[in-house]
Amino acid sequence: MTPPPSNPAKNCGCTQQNLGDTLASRDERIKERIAKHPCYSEEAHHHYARMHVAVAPACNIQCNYCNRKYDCANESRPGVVSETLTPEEAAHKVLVIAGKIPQMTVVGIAGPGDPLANPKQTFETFARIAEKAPDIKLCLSTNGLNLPDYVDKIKELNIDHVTITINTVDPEIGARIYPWIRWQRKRIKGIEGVKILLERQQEGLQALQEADILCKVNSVMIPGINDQHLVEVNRVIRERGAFLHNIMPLISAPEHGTYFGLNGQRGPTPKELKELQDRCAGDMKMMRHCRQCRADAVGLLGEDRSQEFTKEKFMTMQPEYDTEQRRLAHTRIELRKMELAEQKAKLQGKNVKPTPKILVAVASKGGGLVNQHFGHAKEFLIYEVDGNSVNFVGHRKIDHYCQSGYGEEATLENIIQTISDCRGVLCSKIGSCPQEKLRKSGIEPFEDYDVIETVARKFYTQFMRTQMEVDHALHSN
Ligand code: CLF
Ligand code: SF4
Repeated sequence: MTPPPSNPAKNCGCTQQNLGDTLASRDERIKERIAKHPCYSEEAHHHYARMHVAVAPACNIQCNYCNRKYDCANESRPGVVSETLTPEEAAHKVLVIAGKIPQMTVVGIAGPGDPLANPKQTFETFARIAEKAPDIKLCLSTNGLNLPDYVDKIKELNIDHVTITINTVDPEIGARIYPWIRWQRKRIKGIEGVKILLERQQEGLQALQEADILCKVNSVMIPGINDQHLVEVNRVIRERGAFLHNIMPLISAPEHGTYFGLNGQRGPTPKELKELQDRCAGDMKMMRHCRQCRADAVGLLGEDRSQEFTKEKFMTMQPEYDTEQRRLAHTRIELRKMELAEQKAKLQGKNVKPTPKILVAVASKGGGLVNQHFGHAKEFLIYEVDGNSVNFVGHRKIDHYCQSGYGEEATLENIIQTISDCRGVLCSKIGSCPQEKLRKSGIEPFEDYDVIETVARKFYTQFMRTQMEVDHALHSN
């Protein structure tokens, strides 16, 4: 006779203490898995770089924010075209860049179409990289239609990070985003196709969770179509075990030639995006540092070095991949990260009372530092600061102010517009003319060269002191 199943709660030796230890060690393992991934870890994105190889030209669905001439808009800025590579060329490129940029720790395949609509090229590329550069993490981004068929293959190749773009869990809403899908050699239009896509996305997410593969979900925020609904998407993916949610703004312009661009569908403002990200935050990690990069992106997330490594250039370069050199570079980065963490811990506010929050814009070239001239910044990192904490909440792209060595009036006006809700701009240097104009718009320029949190805290203290003095002067008159 088969013995009755034992009661696991009684017999597995699991106590509260053991459970706590298990959860703590699971958290430690996850921390380790994401520590060098610039997209999965906000901290890592200051120090580590990623690169994409554009080996996947075909796609199996149509999104209304894509016109197929450009890279997949689920992981890239619209209007960008990458050179498609063969798996052999891609592996050569990875080895060249791994030698030249040792902080490059992740290779992603994110287009220019859908990687899993091109499974042969995608998996052959990953297999070649895994064989020749085993210290590099592999990452994949997909619309999810073919995902359930390939989870075993993904696991077998040790691809530990997968992104699915999920814009909705409601077929009615989906029908306003996806006009058709290609499924089992047929084009399926309208809601019938959308239902298949959404079911396959959820099935794929579940399968990744069961296979213990970290899954990030990207969602494109489309005002008036899925913006309110993304809170529900967030709830569903959280329940299904997604690790991270990246809500990205729709970027839509007529010149991109997309259905949305040509029909006047607007993207969200930075304020609308932040409000939605805050609503979804709860106990789920939200990614706020995505740069919607290209299918051949290279470098830290905030920089684009793809033009240094065009096919014409990298095919003439010899790979100088050296595991030992890379290990040493990573050790130096980890030591630096520890120093920064200690410095930040000392800065933890001791206030118990809530203090006013302000936003500041930071010019940084990376390394977690305020280390860039105002005129050279192509984007600002946005931090929310109060008396207790300094938190990264997003980034804003700008046209840099010093074009050909001179500041441009119209550009400065645009920059001021872009950061008009910030009370300070923190940078290593800034000229007197922009200083004056920023002040007139209520944005205080602040020069320093140090860890972002340290400078933000110094600025906050000075800002609050000035506010109190102004208040005091007003009340005594
Ligand atoms: Fe590339 Fe995507 Fe992997 Fe990152 S990007 S496949 S998870 S390695 Fe990162 Fe670029 Fe945003 Fe993507 S910033 S678009 S989230
Ligand atoms: Fe374009 Fe990507 Fe959508 Fe395919 S999945 S239609 S490539 S945005």
